Amino acid sequence: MTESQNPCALRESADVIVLGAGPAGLVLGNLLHAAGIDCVLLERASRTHVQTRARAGFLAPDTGRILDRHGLADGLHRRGLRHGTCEFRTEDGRFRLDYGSLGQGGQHHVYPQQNLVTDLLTHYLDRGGRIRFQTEALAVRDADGTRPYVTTREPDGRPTRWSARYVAGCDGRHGAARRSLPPGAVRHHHDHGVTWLGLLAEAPPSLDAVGYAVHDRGFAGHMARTADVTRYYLQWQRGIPADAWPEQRIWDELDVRMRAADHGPLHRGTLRERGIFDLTCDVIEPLRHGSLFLAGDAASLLAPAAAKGANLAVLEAEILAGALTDALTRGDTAGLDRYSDQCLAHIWRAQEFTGWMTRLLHTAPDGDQDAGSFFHAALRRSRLASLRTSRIHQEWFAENYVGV
Ligand code: FAS
Repeated sequence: MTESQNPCALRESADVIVLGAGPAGLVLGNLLHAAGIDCVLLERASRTHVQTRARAGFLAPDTGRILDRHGLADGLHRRGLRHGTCEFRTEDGRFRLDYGSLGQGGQHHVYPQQNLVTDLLTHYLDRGGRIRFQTEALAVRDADGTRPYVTTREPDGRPTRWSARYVAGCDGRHGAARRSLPPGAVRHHHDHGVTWLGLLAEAPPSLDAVGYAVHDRGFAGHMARTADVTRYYLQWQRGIPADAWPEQRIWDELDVRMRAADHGPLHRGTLRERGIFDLTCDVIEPLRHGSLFLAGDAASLLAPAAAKGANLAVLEAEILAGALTDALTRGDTAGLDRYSDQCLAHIWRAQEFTGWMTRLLHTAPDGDQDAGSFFHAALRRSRLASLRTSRIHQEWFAENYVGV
């Protein structure tokens, strides 16, 4: 007996079912709820897990404007830090790019994703929004019809069936929405061939800028998260486990690649988190399958090299919320019809810049000896030199670095 035939499955419904309570699902849920749309969020993890999972930290000006537009930016303004400078450290010395004062760009907000998610969740629940934690979506069915449903497993293991007019898949790259796509859906995948060891250090930032170190031993990155916590990245050999090196060796390697001998020591502290991130990316096309819409990482995954993922998730959620509200309150489906093309344009632009940043910052991808050749190293050096000296190149960088 399939789960859809399971007579004892509980039956629930809403006008819109939102899968996932990350930045995409929570922005969408808040906007739909504020518009009076009957929606429910189904989230596999517990509330505590959702509110403490550390990921993004750099929120673009557009994201700030979207959150402001919908009254969701209090925490960001009260506790976020403004950020507008990158520091590149290379064999030719270091240079700083004050991208916040270039082009139309503007400055980032440094605001840990878990704080943003907590703000969005609190705002949603305080206004009576519906959410089910520890409720795993298993599959989306009948998305090609006007009454799709989602089969789920409740915290106690009981099967439930949620039916709706629309389903929004905001459950990330491994979620039920992606698993339920029809054969016609295309997944464009690309592996940049680079892996990062991501670190969260209980130490104050060592630079008042985003630090990008380009070194023959591999890339190293420095990103503030709060006054006491800093995120570091090390280009890492794929397949080596995150705990292969003791803390001392990691800090020594960060010092070498960040050229601490020339530019001053890094503030050391306990490495509270380590994670392995393969810099791969993908895009699902189209983003609409009948009554099922994808947003956030469920729609496209970006390598974190240009800090775009969470920002795109918020933008897509706002676009989808407007389109769903028009369809459900006025029967106007024009926004839903153009949703996929509209968001794919933003996604491919973000993928393009992320690819450019990945090529700028990294030595040879694993196993690609040719890419490690003098030729590629010379190209990278020339790109950096152009970024250091060309005002037009700096303006282009600023616009794409903060734009989504
Ligand atoms: P999320 O993955 O955040 O949320 C999806 C939710 O769906 C999760 O809560 C999950 O539990 C739930 N879920 C999954 N399957 C489910 C199922 N079957 N049923 C119910 N629920 C389910 N982006 C930036 O813009 N700036 C950065 O600085 C940045 N840094 C990053 C650093 C790291 C280490 C990583 C991993 C990513 C980073 N990103 C960054 C990208 C990241 O922030 C994502 O793009 C962002 O979390 C995407 O948000 P959502 O699409 O909402 O997906």
